[in-house]
Amino acid sequence: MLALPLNPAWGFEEEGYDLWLRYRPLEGPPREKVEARAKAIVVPKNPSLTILAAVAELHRGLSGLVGRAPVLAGEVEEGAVVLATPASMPAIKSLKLPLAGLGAEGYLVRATKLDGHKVTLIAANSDVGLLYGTFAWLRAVRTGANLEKLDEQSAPKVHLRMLNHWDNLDRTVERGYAGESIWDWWTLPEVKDQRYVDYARATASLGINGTVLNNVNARIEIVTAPWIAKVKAVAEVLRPYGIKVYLAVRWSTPVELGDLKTADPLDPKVLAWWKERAEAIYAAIPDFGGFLVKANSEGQPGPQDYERSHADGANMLAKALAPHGGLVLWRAFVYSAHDTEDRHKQAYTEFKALDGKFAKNVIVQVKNGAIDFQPREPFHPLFGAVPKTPLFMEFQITKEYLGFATHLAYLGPMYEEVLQDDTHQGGKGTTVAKVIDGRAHGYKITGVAAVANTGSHRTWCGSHFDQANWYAFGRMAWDPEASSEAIAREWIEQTFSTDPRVVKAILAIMMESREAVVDYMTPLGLHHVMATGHHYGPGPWVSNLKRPEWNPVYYHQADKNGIGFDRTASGSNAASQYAPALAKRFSDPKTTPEKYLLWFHHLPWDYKMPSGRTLWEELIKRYDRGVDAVTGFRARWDKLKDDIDVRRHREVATFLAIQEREAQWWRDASIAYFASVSKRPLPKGTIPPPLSLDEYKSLSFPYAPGRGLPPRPYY
Ligand code: BDP
Repeated sequence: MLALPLNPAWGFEEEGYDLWLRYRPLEGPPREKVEARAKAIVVPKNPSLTILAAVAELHRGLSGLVGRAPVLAGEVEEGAVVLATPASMPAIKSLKLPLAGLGAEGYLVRATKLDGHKVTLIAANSDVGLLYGTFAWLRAVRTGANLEKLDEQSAPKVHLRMLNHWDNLDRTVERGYAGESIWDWWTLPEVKDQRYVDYARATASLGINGTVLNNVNARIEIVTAPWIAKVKAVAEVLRPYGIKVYLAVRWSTPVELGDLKTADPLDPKVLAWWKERAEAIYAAIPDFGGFLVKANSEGQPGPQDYERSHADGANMLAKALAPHGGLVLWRAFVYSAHDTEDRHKQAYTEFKALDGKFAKNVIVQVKNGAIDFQPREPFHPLFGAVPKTPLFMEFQITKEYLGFATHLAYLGPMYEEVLQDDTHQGGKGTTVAKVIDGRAHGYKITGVAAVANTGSHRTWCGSHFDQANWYAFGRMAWDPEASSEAIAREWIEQTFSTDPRVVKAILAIMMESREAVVDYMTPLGLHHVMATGHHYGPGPWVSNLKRPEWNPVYYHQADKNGIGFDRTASGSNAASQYAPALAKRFSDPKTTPEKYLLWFHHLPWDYKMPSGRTLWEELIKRYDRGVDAVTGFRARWDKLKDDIDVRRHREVATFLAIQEREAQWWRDASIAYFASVSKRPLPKGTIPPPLSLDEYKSLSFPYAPGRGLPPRPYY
């Protein structure tokens, strides 16, 4: 006989598709309170598609939560949810709501009285504000807010909050670990998959308002007529949700399509060609957002092929888009194939010199750190250093360097660490967040972008916990000063459980998780020591690749005397690219935060750490600490067995087992390698790696996921 489920939530298998928009039945008093507050919905007359999206979400949400979809009422009535703008319902003006400060996208959600009836008023200046307010109300319901006293208002602190999909036209995803791309280009434009709507719902629920559909390593076809038709179809699904589409374009497109002999940005024919393309795109997609460009980076073509600058290139495209209100998002992730300068320094050198030279509709998009989405990096020195150039932040949600989808690493604290760091540019307190949201330099256009982690896996992200990273990014894009802990809490409450004991246990794991990855992969400021190509697993020994900066040995510089990259004046002097106060701090190992020690310094193995241990001992301690943390996560997760539906619990547990095994591998292989170069014995009590260094080196993973379209000329 089959055992009966003991937990009511076990009645059905949860696969994770619903993300944080998981409207499971409420019971008891919480349910009654919601029912009393959601008897009917009142919406503006002649509702737009955006309003209909809000209504659909309320229907879906309440059908799930209380088992009954509210009726659409013509008039305000007791217990209604009222969606109103001052234009749609002039009566709300008498409430003197603080709508003026909420801009075009902000919202207010308030329990109040209208015409003598108790209602929940969702008010905004625009329909998209009402949609955001609707999601906020549903969030409040599911996180147990007091609905009788609800009074929440919020407006985004940055204008553009964007996802960048590194999705290829053949549906592979570069650095994607969640299956094929969600965009099924092959069946577009005819088939508008339901997943596009669900993507739009999830994305809009976070306030994300832009999405780049294709890989920054772009293909030329994307701007041709058949593909524009496909993009148009996606744009039509996303538009009601307030999401604009953007495309990544390849610099040499006019030449490669055979239309022109040159892509020189100063050649008028090149501008004319892009103008014509822009017109074709805008004819199909009137609210098209613009182009994202990776140029002269990792083998991609760009204006420098014609001895023109990044500004020449960006400004030419900007001219083509300007008549339509389009933007050029020009990436600062550049390092040259010929320059032997520390890769850390190259983007700064290039773009600092161009400050003030970009057209008004150009934004430079800068990765959070100067190397490449490592588990930990100090913030990119460009932040705060180019007051005349609007900068967008580029984070990575997909975990290219953090164990792919199988490692649990909540990235909220990583985003927060960068955003809250003080650039010291123009005085103390100029945090990266203030640069990004425009307060520091008065940028006219502000934005935050991130490389998405979505795919067609049923969890969307390849794992249940990676959903939290999408969520955290969106919430922090809306408010770069938000607390990653508060965000994790509300995510857990919507995704797993509102039981305070369960929330506390999961929250603790999440908040410790990224630090654990740093410990077992890249402790004390080490970076880019992953195996090359796929970046899966350790590869600190790799030294045979064509370009020096593709090799991990370039980054850790370990030999028998010591370890670390000297970025002080005696080395590459990258530290000097930071504001003087920071440059000074980073120039002395004693004042450099321990987490960045080997990022900035090459130190002897016997260097005395604040703990009293030598650097060699400390390094090993950190590797061990990382593995122990994951062992702990497993045990703690196991204890939640009765609190979480069977399938999701089991899937997370399985991934944690993989993570533990791989953390151990990272620790063992790294120790084996560093012991071989340092020629040091393992400190007393250290468990020796079970395999020889050669055995670790011999592991190869030709089929590791996420490498996208072949061939890949870079690492
Ligand atoms: C690196 C990735 C590579 C990307 C590149 C980029 O390994 O796949 O194309 O960044 O951001 O992190 O352009």
